[in-house]
Amino acid sequence: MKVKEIMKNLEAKHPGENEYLQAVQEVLESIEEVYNENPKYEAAKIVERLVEPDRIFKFRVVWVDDQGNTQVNLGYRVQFNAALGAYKGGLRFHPAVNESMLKFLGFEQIFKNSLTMLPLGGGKGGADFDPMGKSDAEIMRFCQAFVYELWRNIGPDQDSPAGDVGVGGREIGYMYGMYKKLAREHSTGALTGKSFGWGGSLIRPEATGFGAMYYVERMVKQNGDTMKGKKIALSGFGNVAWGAATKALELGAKVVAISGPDGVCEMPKGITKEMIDYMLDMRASNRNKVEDMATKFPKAAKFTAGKKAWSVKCDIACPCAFQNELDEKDAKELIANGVQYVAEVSNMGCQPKAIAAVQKAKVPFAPGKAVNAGGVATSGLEICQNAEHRNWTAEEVDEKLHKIMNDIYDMCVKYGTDAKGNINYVKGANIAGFMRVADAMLAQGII
Ligand code: 2IT
Repeated sequence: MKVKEIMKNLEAKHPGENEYLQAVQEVLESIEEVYNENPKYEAAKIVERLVEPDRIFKFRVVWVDDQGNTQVNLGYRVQFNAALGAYKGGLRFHPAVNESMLKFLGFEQIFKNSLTMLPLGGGKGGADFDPMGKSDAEIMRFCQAFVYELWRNIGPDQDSPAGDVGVGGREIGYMYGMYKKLAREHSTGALTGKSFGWGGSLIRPEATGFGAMYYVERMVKQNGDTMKGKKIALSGFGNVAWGAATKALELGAKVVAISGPDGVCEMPKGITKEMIDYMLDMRASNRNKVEDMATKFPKAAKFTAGKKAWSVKCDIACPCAFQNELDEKDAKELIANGVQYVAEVSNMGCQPKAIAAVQKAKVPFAPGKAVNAGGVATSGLEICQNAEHRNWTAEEVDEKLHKIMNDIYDMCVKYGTDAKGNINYVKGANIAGFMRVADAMLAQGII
């Protein structure tokens, strides 16, 4: 395999799908060596097969808003790769959603799900629907219309969506309700991120953030250090940042920044439990303004409009919001301010030039597909509980999540350490994730 050639062909076939091409390029560069050492991969055209989704559903979603106007959106489900199990991955509702974004997310999901060592294939979906400012009734009607179109193509042994940006417990509830009505069966594993009480798993809401902090804790330990007193900058204030802040506080670290599309909230003394709880209200309000934290806690939080979390001096930087949210300039600012670790919690949160700058400065950098895998891993645990018709305790789930994150960390180190003992977490995650999928594809024949 020659990465340049494959990329040239892909660019010709999928012009302008920049996020997707970026995600593929990063993986191919990491695995090139391993791939070329195994002629069986080349013979079975593993890479050529892996970069194209099994199929993409694209459909019109029609619904009626509160004023009685008909609204039309585009919905998608990308079923990318099923070598390891039924398709699994979130749904994103955001006005910028398009095929490129969902293909990048679906592609990443294949390797992330592989790293969890659970039987999960890779998929992703969503719609260009903007939840901002929508009423609860509008959200419900949209979710119902979305599932009306997709329900035949999901199910616990077929494809199991979950939440992502713009899709949380409320939306999953509305989608599951409609799914159940249409399918005429309680296939609870058809969607994950359900509420506890009707099939949801304890710790699933916290899992992405908790898992990320378990991973970061290992990175810090690798350097003979601890999380105590470490200053952490998080971007966003959604579900992922909330879970990360909760665990960071528990581990004795100090979250000194959160951010939103409107700017950054700096908290020199660190975020408190009360403030973390308030993040949930901020999200539920659908205002999407981080300034609300400073309005509510004027002594503890200072809001600066138009600035990112990366302008705040910190030891650990964790993008938790959206792809490509941390650019080269941000990376340079973080490095100048003495950042010690950068861990992506959002999917592909850092631009390639930002990653290169961080790695060049010898600051350990970990990729989203490893750091945020705790979310989908716990979705996998939710499916297990659904199949058993049982609920595990929070302790049981958390213990399993912690073990999965430790194992992912160990795999990244195993496959990412060079002869000099330097660890490249990106390479480690991509190689470990790829090998499991590639070997499964080889064993299952040319399909
Ligand atoms: O990006 C992700 O891994 C998710 N949005 C969670 C997917 C899932 O199926 O739990």
